Amino acid sequence: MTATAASPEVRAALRGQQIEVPSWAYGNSGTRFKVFAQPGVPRTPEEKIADAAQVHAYTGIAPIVSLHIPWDRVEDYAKLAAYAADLGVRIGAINANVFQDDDYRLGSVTNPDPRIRRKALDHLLECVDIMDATGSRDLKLWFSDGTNYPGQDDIRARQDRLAEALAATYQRIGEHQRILLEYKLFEPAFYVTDVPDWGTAYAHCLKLGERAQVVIDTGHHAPGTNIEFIVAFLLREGRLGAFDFNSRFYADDDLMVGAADPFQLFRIMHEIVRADALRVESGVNFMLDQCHNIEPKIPGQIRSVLNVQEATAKALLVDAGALAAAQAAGDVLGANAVLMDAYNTDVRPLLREIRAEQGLDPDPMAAYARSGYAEKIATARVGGQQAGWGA
Ligand code: LRH
Ligand code: MN
Ligand code: MN
Repeated sequence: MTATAASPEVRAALRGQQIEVPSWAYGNSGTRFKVFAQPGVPRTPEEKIADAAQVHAYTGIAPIVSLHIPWDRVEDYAKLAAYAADLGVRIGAINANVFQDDDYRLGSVTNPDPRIRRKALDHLLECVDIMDATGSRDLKLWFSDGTNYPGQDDIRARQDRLAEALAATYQRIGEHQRILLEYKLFEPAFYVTDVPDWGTAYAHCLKLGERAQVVIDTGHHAPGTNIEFIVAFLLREGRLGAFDFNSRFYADDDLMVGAADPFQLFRIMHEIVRADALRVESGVNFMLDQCHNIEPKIPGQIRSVLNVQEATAKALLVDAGALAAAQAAGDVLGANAVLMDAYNTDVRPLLREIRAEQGLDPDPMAAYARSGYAEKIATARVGGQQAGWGA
């Protein structure tokens, strides 16, 4: 297969792809052992958005930035949205944060203390106010809630409290807004996690209504989990709201997407393409959720966007007719070969061609490196902010 001979449909699909980048990828980050300071990191939400705009400027497919509240707290969110628009990007998902307060030691919305539950819910509602101001569609909810020891709290009562907070939040969102509910196998809770898997998230979303959807953070599963099955299942049910893309080797590593297992990323994008869910109108939001602890951040984000784009191009090159015929004939090896042919195609020449057609530099990494932006921010910004966690 030669990728450069790709059909106009494939080219149009690649041109229309949109990836959302996280504001927190641009701040200093690390592990609980050490946060490494890098030169030129943003000091304000505005500077994070400016860095995100660079990623879009060189890739042409990353026009949206997620915010995390309170990490990106500002006085005037409408003004922040206007600032983003001036730089050619827009504000996407608002990520709530109910995991960094002493009050949440025993949980946020599942806490046994009603006062603390109320405080957590008030934060979720405040995030909806922010969405109204920024024009955001998605409220992304991840709860660190859970217990560390058997007997510590009642598992079912915690589910009841979770359902109550979700229902109150769902009531508050507007007709064009959505709740994206994110699950994670474990951490920081080690015994019970209140939303540990897609099944739990899905069950809560079903109860809430159509505007509640599941987020798949690719780093949030047990090793060996077949994530593309989860993608296919949720797409079929119309409940796949979004991805938090990243790579993992061990736990929730938050490394660059496509770095650990590019084949898995291809298999995921194959399910997306098969379900015609790449289009923006499908409602699936392709977000990154990553930290660049030791590598430079803006190039780390550009590389990640390109990794998703390459996996997408390969998925678009799968010969759907040949695959369906092989599957119908029970041709196990033939069907597998159709998929592998696409995966083994070098799509980089095609993507370079498409970028050139759009007036972009064919090599975004090199173009950014040449631009002088890294040197400029290293001189201009002193005392950059920590991304928000991992002190
Ligand atoms: C939790 C998580 C969630 C948070 C983000 C910073 O591990 O994936 O999406 O909001 O990390
Ligand atoms: Mn996440
Ligand atoms: Mn995570």
